[in-house]
Amino acid sequence: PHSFVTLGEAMAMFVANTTGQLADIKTFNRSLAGAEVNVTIGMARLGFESSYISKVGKDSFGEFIRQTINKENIRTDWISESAQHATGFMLKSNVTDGSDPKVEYFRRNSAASTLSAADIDASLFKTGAHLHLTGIAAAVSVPMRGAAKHALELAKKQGCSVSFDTNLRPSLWSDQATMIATINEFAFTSDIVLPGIEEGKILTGSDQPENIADFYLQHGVKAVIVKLGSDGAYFKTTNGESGTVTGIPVEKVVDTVGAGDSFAVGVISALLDGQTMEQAARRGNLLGSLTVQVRGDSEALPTRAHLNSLEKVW
Ligand code: KDG
Repeated sequence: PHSFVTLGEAMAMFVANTTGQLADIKTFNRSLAGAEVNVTIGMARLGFESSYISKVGKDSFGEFIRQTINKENIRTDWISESAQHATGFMLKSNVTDGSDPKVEYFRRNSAASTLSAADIDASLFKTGAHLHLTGIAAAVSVPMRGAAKHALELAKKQGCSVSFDTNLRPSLWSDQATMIATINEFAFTSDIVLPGIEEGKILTGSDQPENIADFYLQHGVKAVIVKLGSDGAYFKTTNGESGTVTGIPVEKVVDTVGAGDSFAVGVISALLDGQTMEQAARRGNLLGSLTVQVRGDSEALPTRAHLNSLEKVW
């Protein structure tokens, strides 16, 4: 079986219990956040041997992250601890209608931001493994960006497949031009790129899914899937496959944050299962549609048995 590797920053996430301004909220519900850790949880639930590389502080949030990861059957060997830096956390406002929640980060100089190339173990990248990276790891800090670059190089050297979710977080960048150049550099060296349509516009200058895909295909990427939200996804590959898979109707969109991570789980797991790009886009959609119906990022990610039953219907 293929193994899965990723790296990034995991945080404690406090979601407001009631709607309104974050400054007015008295009680929050704590869960786990971090795009890459969300994807790792999804892959582990589907039965892939999954490794998550990160760093936490010597504090209770760090302990919470370790415990959660452990419970999900993800190896914690690659999570190191910093005695000088705290684990990051974030606040998220309470939305009930699918609108963008307000997010506030408390992660500057966090333990994870000190993760560097020296923390990446080459033995993780065995032939047949898959590496997933996102634009957040590139944004968190210069050392973490170096860690991501090093992981990418090791993975490519071993012939591993690499996916990249552009995951733009403008608030973590000092300027937009650097963000675009850095994210595209990561994207160009990946096999599969997964931008959202709005991100694609920022990164390529075009608002047409096909043009966005072509931009990356012309720069050496093998496949692109552009996420279109409730309209589904557009895919195109260098093998000549292309098309749109329609969105999956949901009863009620609660909170869209985390849907992109679930989408990535669907795509990567399907490809590692030997499915086509179209089937991968379809599974991405399916898992994204589960996550938009809940407030948390990873709570809705299915087990293999649950996925099998859902795929009989969809
Ligand atoms: O993809 C969901 C993420 O936005 C969330 O989990 C927090 O990683 C996060 C970030 O940096 O925004």
